[in-house]
Order: sequence, then structure tokens, then C-alpha cells
Amino acid sequence: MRYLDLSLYLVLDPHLCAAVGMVETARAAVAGGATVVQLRDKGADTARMIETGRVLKAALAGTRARLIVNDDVAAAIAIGADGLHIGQEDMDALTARALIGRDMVLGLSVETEPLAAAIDPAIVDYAGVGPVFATPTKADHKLPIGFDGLARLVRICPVPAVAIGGLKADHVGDVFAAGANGLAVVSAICGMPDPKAATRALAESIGKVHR
Ligand code: TZP
Ligand code: MG
Repeated sequence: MRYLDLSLYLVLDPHLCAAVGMVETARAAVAGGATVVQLRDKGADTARMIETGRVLKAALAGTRARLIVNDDVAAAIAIGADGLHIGQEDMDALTARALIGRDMVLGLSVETEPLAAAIDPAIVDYAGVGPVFATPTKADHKLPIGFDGLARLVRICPVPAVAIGGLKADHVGDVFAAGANGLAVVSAICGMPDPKAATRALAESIGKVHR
């Protein structure tokens, strides 16, 4: 079933995770309550994505967390990931769906209302919506949409949506109030002195506003 619990979605960053490592960060985050882990490593070739992804998959085995691979469809398939996440500048969703087959989850980033409206729910399973705030984590991010923009885009999206961009534990209430199904974070977990505690703080905030 192509369903994902989007409520606490960790996007890994190899640079921010450098001290602890991506795999250990993912393990800690899942122990703290992360529901999804995305392997995102813009500098890695497919071989390295596969190598890291296989270790991540083994680390997540037996947990409820799901593994999503950013952008690299060949790696997602070789790893046997639960899903693939693509951006608007990556391959189009129809092509991605044809390559990954019917069973893998497909996520798509959307930054504007027309892009949200263009989602085909037969092809795409969830939308990554943002950036809510400007963030140093993604140098080339699009214009921040704020919580008003998030609410507008979520309303238009024909699939569940996860908010991204500058989100911290303080924002959890606003994210769910805007209608999103969860929040995706990088720096709120990666590079934190205690990634498990940081994740748990997010999970506890989520528990108060969302079941
Ligand atoms: N896409 C839009 S913003 C972003 C991505 C990958 C980075 C979010 O990072 P952070 O540290 O949670 O602001
Ligand atoms: Mg991409």
C-alpha cells in the first residue's frame, strides 16, 4: 500500500550529519519517533547512494520508519527503498512512476499553486510543500511561502502534504493547523547534539496536535 505516515519526516544531509553520520542520525531519529527517513545526498553518485541506502535500510529494518530516496531512481530501486522523492527539476512524475512501478511511494516537491494543482494523485502519493521559511540548508530554495502559503497549497494538493523549510518544534501547531500531514526537517535533527532527543521533542509536540 502506498501510504506513508508523513508526520515526522527526516531529510538527511551528509554535511549537517557529518559528526554523527547519516546512518547513526537516522537510527537515533527513528528511536526518537521519526516516521520517514529520506536519503538526500546531492554530491553522491548512484554507487554511493546505493551503498549508504543499503546500510540505512538495514538500520531501519524492524522499525515502523520508511526509507525514501531523493532523486536517484536507480538507487531507489537497487536499495529496495519504500519510495522515491523528486523535485520539479528532476525527471517528471509520470516517468518516475513508470520506472519505479506501482508499489513504491512517489513524493513530489511543489512550491507554487499551479504545481500543486497539477499533481496527478494516480501517479504521486504525497507532496513536499515549501519552503515555509528561508533556510540555509538548501541554498537554491524557492521563495518562502509562510504558513498562509502552506495552507493555500495544501488545500489545492490532491494528495497528503508534508511541509518543509526552516521548521522547528515551535512550528508544529502551525504546520498541522495549515492542514499539512506532517513536517519534514533537516537541521532540526541533523547536526543537533542529541538527534534522538531533538526528534523526541518534535514527536511530543506532534502528539499534542495530531494523532
Ligand atoms: N527543500 C526545501 S527547503 C529544504 C529542502 C530540502 C531544506 C530544509 O532544511 P531545514 O534545515 O529543515 O530548514
Ligand atoms: Mg531533486
